[in-house]
Amino acid sequence: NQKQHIKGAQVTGEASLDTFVPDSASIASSIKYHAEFTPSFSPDHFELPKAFYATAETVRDSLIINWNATYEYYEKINVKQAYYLSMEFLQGRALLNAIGNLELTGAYAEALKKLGHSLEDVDREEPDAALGNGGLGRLASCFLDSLATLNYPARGYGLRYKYGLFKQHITKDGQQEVAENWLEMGNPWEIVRNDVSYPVKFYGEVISGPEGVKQWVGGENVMAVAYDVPIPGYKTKTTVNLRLWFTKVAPDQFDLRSFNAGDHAKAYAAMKNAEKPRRCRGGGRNTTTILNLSALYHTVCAGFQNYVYISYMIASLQDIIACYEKRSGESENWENFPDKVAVQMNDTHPTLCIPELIRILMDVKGLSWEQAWTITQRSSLGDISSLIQTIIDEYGAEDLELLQEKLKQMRILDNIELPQSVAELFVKPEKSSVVDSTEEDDISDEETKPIDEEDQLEEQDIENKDEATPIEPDPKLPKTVRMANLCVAGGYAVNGVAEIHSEIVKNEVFNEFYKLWPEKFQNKTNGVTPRRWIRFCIPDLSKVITKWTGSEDWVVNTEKLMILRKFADNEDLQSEWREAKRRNKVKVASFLREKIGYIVNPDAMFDVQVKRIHEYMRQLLNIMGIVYRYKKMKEMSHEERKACFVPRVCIFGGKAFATYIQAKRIVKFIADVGATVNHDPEIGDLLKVVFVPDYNVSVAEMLIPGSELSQHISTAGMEASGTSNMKFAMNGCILIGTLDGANVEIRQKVGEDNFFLFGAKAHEIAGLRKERAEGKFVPDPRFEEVKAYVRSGVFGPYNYEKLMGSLEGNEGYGRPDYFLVGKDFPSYIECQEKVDEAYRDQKRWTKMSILNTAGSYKFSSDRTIHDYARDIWRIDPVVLP
Ligand code: NBG
Repeated sequence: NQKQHIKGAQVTGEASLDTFVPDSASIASSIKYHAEFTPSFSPDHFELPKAFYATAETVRDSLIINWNATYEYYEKINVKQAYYLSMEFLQGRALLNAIGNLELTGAYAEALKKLGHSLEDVDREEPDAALGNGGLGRLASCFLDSLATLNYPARGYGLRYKYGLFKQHITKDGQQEVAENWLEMGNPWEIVRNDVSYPVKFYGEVISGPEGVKQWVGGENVMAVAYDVPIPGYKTKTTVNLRLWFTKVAPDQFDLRSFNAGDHAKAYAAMKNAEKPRRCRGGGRNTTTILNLSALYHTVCAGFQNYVYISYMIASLQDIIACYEKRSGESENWENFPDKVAVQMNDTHPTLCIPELIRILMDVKGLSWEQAWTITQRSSLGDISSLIQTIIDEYGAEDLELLQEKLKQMRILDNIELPQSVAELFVKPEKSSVVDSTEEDDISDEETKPIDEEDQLEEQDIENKDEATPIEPDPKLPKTVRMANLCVAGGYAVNGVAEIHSEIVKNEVFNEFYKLWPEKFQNKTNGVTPRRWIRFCIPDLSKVITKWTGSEDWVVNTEKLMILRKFADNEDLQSEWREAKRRNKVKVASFLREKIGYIVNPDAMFDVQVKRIHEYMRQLLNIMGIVYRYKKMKEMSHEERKACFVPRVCIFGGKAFATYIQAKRIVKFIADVGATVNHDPEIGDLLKVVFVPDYNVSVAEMLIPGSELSQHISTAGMEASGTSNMKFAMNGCILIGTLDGANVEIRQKVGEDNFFLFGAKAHEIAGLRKERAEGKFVPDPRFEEVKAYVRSGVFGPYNYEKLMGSLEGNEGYGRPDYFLVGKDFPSYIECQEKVDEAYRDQKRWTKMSILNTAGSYKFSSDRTIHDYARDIWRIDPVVLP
């Protein structure tokens, strides 16, 4: 009896499940129960992988109790809820976070010890849930943690990708991708909801039914099935539901009559179509690769080719409506819908839910166009969380036709009445050459790609050109839905994700719309959860913070971190701080030794740049700076070198999209520089360059606490916000960066003296690019020196011309040094000299470090979520009784 079992031996009589707090004995007995009854594991051995799965199942039992209580209560009091729609949730591991939030870490550690394992070992068995690429997905996950912790009535909606973001190997050829089969052993956190599934229709036709209500008949049905993942809040019972959709063949798609008549081919034909949603659109070599995150992502950006993506939005919307209708008496009263429902879209990917809501309200519920449009506008909104994606990845030219054909949405889209100038922006003939990068995008176990194949080089060149010169729309081409524009028109609020980004959104990207509806535009600066990103990832430093701020309150009220400012010069705090940081550096050093066999000195400065590899993030600037440093070292005597440079371990990590060839060249370049520098006996401990393979959430949880300097050096105006900059600052790292994204606000909060600033400002960029393109730019001699050094072959025989050439605008590059690496290089290396100087004075450095943690108080996702709840969603916290 499962319920009995969860209660454990101590619970007797009428004690209810909600009040039961397990101890280590009942936890151990529950783990043993799951070890025995969870299928697919041998019953005899309690080895590590099994220990993880049995432990996770035990934790899940506790979560389910709270999760049921949460939604039962919301329904009972019929409270307004926020629905957070995101294509990505980059959850990482869940175990330590969940037991930490439940305040059961000690009890679990003890229980596992009794069973012969350490909690750390068990934790390491959990595969990362990498249902996202980077910042956008991780933001969504931080938001779930804050929503639950702050007791906001909310739900998350996403996709249950069968394969997570690829695993990255670094070989002599650079990055190699391998499929990430994260569900191989099953996902212990999810609950399959066979009782929650919705049909999603494709094709067919729309006919008029009685009383003007339209009916959509014929076509193909796909079923979207819900998989629920409970997300616990910190020190609260509130447990938020993350609902992930998975598609399966609808029962009516199987032609039983043909099957019985022996015509198996015919019987399966319809099924084949319906199964498409589980596959990535092919082209290229991998037509049959099952749903794979990175491929899907590109597919989404390139067009409505993917059924899954469509099903996800439509199923979420149907689910939201079903929940609304379930609340008694509301079904007839659609006017109240916006008082009970707020839909938040993370970036523009889920925009299709806008016409879908309109369609349901008009065609199924019989409302007029005006009513449907008003209700939709009042309950949905867009969170333009990514400037880059918004500008570059508009939907392709064939999309509207496909959409029209598949979903019968065009009728709705044509109906949206807007002033002429905006209507043109909204649905209009589109540029002809949207790059479809899905061709090469799928990855399979067998298939990894060397980066120098000619066809791929060509593809990259196309990509470059596309970003460089927007092509004028050709009126003869079919119409395209521009998702971002639909999102702004259809929603009641739009926000950027950092102050500078929100200004760019208003004044540049959506200026036409801003002039029309200034009241829609807001800013909500991103944040990260202080639970995962301080309390659990750096327990040693957390203890120091608790001691000096007087309580653990800071974990939910980060403003308390400001108390540290008073003690920043205190020698006791300083030495405790240094010790705690050093212990984490030692952890990083042993990770590097175990993972890649590099021995690094934990007393050197740990200088880290970890994020997606992208030209705008300028890992190239970082590595060019390192090459400069190396060259200078080589020109000096041993004594001079030691006097001039602080020993550094330069750590890189991050994945490049499989088809983003220029980014992969950068990875290769970094690895090559490392191979040369790290084996140079003259240099020794003074400089090490390490590329950490397969950067993901759990690697970040180890690496960020052990970092001292962190690099956020994007071309100004291109990083919407950045969120790892916040995590680093929280962990007492000092940032070197440009005035871009959230760097601007971090610098204000930690103080200008505690932030290493360099580089051109956002408002200068357009002028500088123009100057560069006109050949008026005079490069710094030190930059020329570095390029020549790379070309001389010091780092091996690889052809770096495509990299060096891109910095010069040689033939084949439409945009000479578009990311302005050459322009910012001198100020960057001069700033790095200041970093060395500051590091030499450890007292000064420690003070800067403390002031970074203190000033990071603003960047808690709790603050962001409170802001959304108050200004946009208009929901209040509900504490469960
Ligand atoms: C990213 C931006 C970051 C921003 C996060 C979260 C994507 C597609 N976009 O600057 O590049 O911090 O979104 O808003 O990951």
